[in-house]
Amino acid sequence: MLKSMFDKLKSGLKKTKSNLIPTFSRTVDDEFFDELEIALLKADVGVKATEEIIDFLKDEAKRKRIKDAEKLKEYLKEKLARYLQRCAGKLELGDEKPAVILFLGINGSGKTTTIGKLAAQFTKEGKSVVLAAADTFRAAAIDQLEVWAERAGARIVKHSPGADPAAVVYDAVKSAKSRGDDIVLVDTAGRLHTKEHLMKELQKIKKTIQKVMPNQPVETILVLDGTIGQNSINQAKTFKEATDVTGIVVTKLDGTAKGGALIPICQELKIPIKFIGVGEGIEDLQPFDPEAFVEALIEE
Ligand SMILES: Nc1nc2c(ncn2[C@@H]2O[C@H](COP(=O)(O)OP(=O)(O)OP(=O)(O)O)[C@@H](O)[C@H]2O)c(=O)[nH]1
Ligand SMILES: [Mg+2]
Repeated sequence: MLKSMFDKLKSGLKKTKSNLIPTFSRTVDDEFFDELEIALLKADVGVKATEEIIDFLKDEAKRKRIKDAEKLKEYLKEKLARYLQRCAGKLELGDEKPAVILFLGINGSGKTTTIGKLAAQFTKEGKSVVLAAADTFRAAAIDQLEVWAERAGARIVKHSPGADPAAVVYDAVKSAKSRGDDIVLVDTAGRLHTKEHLMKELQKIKKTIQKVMPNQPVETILVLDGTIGQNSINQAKTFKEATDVTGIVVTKLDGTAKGGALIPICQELKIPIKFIGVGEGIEDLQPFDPEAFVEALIEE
């Protein structure tokens, strides 16, 4: 990872680190483990993983007669990295043009912002990007996506507010295919009504994509708000039951002390985390890199 990216990650994880780091400047005793346990729970690592981590560190400290808590940091890193390595994944964009990425998630989780950031990264790589304004529920949503399209140098396909989201997606994918564009990013509305309704709407959108691109996988990204930590797991389950979710983005990690929630999120949902958001700017969306994440979390 580039140094500038790593620095962003480090400053993005500042709040999560703030409880964790101070516990290490002392000797290893029962009180240390109690404090570390509380810090891990505050970081939203979850009860199960926290217990396992504490047991592991107690064992290591005993076996290797470690007295200085600072020396246990390496073991904590190793354990956290082992959890997170199982959680990382890369975008799967298929072999044809355009690749289609559908973004799901409740109100305000960060879908539109994530799309804007990703669009900018793709155009920077020289790819031609189309944004599909399939959040037709709010007029402002289309305007917001338009601002991002301009900033990122992407083309936008939009209909009037209230239009059928599937019709917008159809136009976007069809036009992208005929023009030879590389990627279509689909913004959807964040309303969470009943699971049945969600299921129907998403099925319709996916069918529409498959009508134009029958052999293309649809990368389906669920965007979760990092500031609510583990509480995002339940809403994620609703989406997971409604459609085949192929990846997760956790946003707003810069605004929370609950960055450890990546572990229970991944353990419970068993869906790869593909990106994390560590700020509001275009550059603040990073591919999820477990080693860098742990390093940024534990190092001062
Ligand atoms: N600090 C921080 N803010 C973020 C991040 N990602 C998104 N945001 C902010 O979160 C707010 C909501 O983001 P949107 O992208 O509009 O969320 P959305 O999911 O599209 O919301 P709806 O369209 O209402 O469903 C905005 O103010 C974003 O700037 C992040 O990684 N860090
Ligand atoms: Mg939006």
